[in-house]
Amino acid sequence: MGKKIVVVGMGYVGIPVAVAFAKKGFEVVGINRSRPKVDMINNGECPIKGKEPKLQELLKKLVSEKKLSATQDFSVCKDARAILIAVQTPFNKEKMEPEYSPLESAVSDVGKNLSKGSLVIIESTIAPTTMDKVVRPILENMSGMVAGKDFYLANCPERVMPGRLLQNIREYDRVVGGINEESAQMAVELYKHIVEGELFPTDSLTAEIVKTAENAYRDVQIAFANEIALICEKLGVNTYEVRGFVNKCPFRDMHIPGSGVGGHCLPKDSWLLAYGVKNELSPKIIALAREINESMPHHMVELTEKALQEGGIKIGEAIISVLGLAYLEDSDDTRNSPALPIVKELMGKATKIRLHDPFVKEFEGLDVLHNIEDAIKGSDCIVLVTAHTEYKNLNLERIKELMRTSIMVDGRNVFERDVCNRKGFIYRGIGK
Ligand code: SAJ
Repeated sequence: MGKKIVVVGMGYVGIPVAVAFAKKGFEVVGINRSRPKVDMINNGECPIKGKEPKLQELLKKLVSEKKLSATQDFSVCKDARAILIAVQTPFNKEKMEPEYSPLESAVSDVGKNLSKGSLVIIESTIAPTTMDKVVRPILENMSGMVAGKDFYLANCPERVMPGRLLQNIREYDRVVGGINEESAQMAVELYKHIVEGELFPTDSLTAEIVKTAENAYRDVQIAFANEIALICEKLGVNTYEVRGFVNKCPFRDMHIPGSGVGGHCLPKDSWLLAYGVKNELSPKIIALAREINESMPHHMVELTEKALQEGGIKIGEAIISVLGLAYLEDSDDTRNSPALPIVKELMGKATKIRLHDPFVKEFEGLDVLHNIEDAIKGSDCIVLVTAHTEYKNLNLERIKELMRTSIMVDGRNVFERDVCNRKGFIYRGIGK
């Protein structure tokens, strides 16, 4: 097979993997539904705007060298050596099922344009059994060929992280699932060109479980930390101190309690894992962990109401400044951010809510302030949701001068309770 590689889905996963292969001399074509994104890439502009070292300059260089291009046309899949699919796979909590339409339509369009001997790889995170029950049948029906024989089929779950997209692809070990051994081997040979980490071949179902389990594992860990935080609040002990001492014990790794668990991975991957065994088994721990993590934003509002009460402020008359809308510190990514349920619940209760975030441009159609003093001036209460570096450097004296009432609700252990109390703040914090 030639050197042509097609990547379907020009997002957080597709763009860096397309750049990684193009950098190694492959002729890479990215497919995306939206024309504007295709045009941006062909103009050498990277659609991902967060801090991603080297990604923008590399993309521009590879496009100018004609090693990387983008299109909406699936016919480029013909005679491709490999076709990687990296489209989104959100989970619909109402229906309790994955939203697979982007995946199904991408797989179907690839199937219609599939050549004999090509290798199809799914990088998206999918529920266990999806390769066998969804991907393989569509590819075989649309191509009229047999998977594992006429073409090869594998799944290599992505392990990208905003801020380190290219680095993770290069450095992280990867699990490579194949619908048969030959498919897994073909995929390992391909990834060897861009992955310096170890490549572990296995079957597709195992790879599907590994990906969703590794994130469910983290979600359960965080839920445990949040439960310890709630216990410490009741007993009046600082959970971050408890965590420090617990982790002095070998084989302990208590995670960090906080205002909630956001992002494009953890909130959905546990549900994808559970979906893989629906009708057979209802996993308890991962479902309960989700429930605990999803309850933390409401707990932030409870802490806020208690703090305002202590300050003699009726929440219906309060002016509240919400600091931090992104789901992760120093990121502009607001996907599933805990800030959303917090802002929604507060909007129903307080007179005025001001939103601030140094990176987020727009948030649910609401005004976002980018000058911290504008956000704090005249307000009664700060609700700190995200630990952006800018907040860690705030001057408490200055804040006190600006506020009408000095109340601090700290969702990310940015401030110390006794320091805030000494400076005249009423202080509440997750886990304190
Ligand atoms: N969070 C906590 N406490 C913690 C860790 C995280 O409350 O101890 C919160 C964060 O504030 C955030 C959410 O959880 O709102 C998710 O944080 P994250 O650090 O897991 O960041 P993500 O969502 O970007 O997770 C990615 C995942 N990578 C992939 O799925 C490929 C995850 O598997 C990685 O473990 C994680 O990055 C990482 O290690 O940073």
